[in-house]
Amino acid sequence: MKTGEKLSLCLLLLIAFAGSVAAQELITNVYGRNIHSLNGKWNAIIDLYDQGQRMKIYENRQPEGNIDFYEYAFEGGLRLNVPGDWNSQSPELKYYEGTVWYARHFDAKRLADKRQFLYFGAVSYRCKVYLNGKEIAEHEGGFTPFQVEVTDLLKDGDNFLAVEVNNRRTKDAIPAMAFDWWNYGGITRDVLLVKTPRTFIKDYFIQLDKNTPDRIIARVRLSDKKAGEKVTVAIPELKINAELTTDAEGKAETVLNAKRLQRWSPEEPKLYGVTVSSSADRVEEQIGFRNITVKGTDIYLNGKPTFMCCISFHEEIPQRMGRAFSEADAAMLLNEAKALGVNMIRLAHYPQNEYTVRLAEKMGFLLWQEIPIWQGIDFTDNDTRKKAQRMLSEMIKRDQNRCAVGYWGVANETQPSKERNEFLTSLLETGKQLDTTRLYVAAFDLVHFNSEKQRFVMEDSFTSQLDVVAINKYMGWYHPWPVEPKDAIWEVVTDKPLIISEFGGEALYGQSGDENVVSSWSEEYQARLYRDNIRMFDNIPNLRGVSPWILFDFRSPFRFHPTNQDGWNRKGLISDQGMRKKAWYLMRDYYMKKRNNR
Ligand code: GCB
Repeated sequence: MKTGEKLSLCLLLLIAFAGSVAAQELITNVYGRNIHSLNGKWNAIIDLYDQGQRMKIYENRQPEGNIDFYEYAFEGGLRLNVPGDWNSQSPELKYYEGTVWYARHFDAKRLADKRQFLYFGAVSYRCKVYLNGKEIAEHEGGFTPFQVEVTDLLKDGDNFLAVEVNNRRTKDAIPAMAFDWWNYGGITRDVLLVKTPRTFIKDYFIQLDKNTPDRIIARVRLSDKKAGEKVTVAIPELKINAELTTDAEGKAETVLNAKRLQRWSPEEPKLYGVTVSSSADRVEEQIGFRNITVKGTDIYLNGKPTFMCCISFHEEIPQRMGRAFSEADAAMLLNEAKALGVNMIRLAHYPQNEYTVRLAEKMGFLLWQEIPIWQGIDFTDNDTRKKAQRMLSEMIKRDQNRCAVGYWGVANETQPSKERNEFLTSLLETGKQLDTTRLYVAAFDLVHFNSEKQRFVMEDSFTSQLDVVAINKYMGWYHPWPVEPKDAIWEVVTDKPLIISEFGGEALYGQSGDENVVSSWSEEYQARLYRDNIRMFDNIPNLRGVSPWILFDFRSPFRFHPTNQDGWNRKGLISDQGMRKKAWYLMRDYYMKKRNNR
């Protein structure tokens, strides 16, 4: 390249960067830092025609003198709770898909010896953040966190924060145009002001080596590329106190020998107090250690072949008809999972809030976390692919130290094509660059009955890249039985562990009817369907887990049946009012037997 060309390229890059405000790499364990909550009532303006930008309402101007006026004000209008979706907070926002502006004031102090960050747990779906009238960040993706440094942007005293939030569905989004859950919009998770020392512990990964029961990998990275800094990783209960020295990148890595380590398991979810410290910083958290591996068609948890008794739920409190966002919400969802007797939860179909993940770990649930690559994704679009890679990275980085997470899910019900394969392969590559200690999984729905072979089969070459293959199959609901359940034999990806990641059917709680008639929407039919599927499970030689769809009835805009559905997907084992259906008891008994190896 000639010098002139080089210069113009540099200029182009400079312009590109000056115009963009990329979200910054996440700080590990935000909740373990010095944080100040910005949750609460925020002022809001509904901007149906997207005019707020043009009017620069983020500047929050107040009229001066007699001839000055503005056609907006944040004060004195709509107030919305943060965290929270907007749909459940005002009747006119129930179906709203568009822009809502959120704004609030907060007091801050510029601090010479500290750095400060604004952290958003999740904003659904895309947003721009403005501080004191200036755009400082943007983010796309409704289920992963982001942060922006504001050290030099804060003012002493009053600061004005505005967030332009938009949840319009688009073809290039993830998820895309149609998905079977409610498109909640808003600032749906915590907003925090985080203070750190000038040079702080930005990132750490402390997990058990995948294949050994007593070697802990510890990787730490400082916020600055400072060589020769001392960093300590201490686990007092294990008598570990390791001093590491950073390299020129500000990184340090070691393997810790953990004799007499009690591994985390669903039965005994043991966690250890871990402290990571440097000369200026100190972060504490509870971390657990476990091995999860695959050999042949078995999934080994801590070296023991384990059957995954699993359940899914959406991040939704059905009784409130809104997104779950608090520790109390997490407790409600997880207590019901506990009562069902599961050892694993698939957090469907997107990364759920950190309260749920942390409490699940304490309560002893293995977790499958996934990004919302849910049908209908545009696999030909390069930008969509980059988005998916970023979402996956954000999910992994947030929860990399949660030993409860045993699986990273990369897709749900995708159709084979060259573009799909390349897209998903790139996701696996991204994931494995960050974490090789978890299993990689995806759910497929292409299993069909081959009448010549008299077997259920599936051809999808992408399955060869996964550790565990998951199948969503609605026998007795979307698919009539081609043979009796006792004769429904499977020959699907026979060399790998298989999890039935979805099965089930709908029933309206309290509706009784003929157990042979699917259109009765009765608890009896749903229970029968469960009995039949459970019978079929015995015919899947490589079956290593099952997960009914789903724990609770959930809201879905395209469930049109006026009396049986009324905007709800009724496949829950528990109704929207929290009542257990007949199938719940069947599944509880099945899991009790499975977990007692009977
Ligand atoms: C599926 C999807 C899930 C739906 C479910 C259903 O296969 O993965 O998101 O809610 O079917 O009820 O149709």
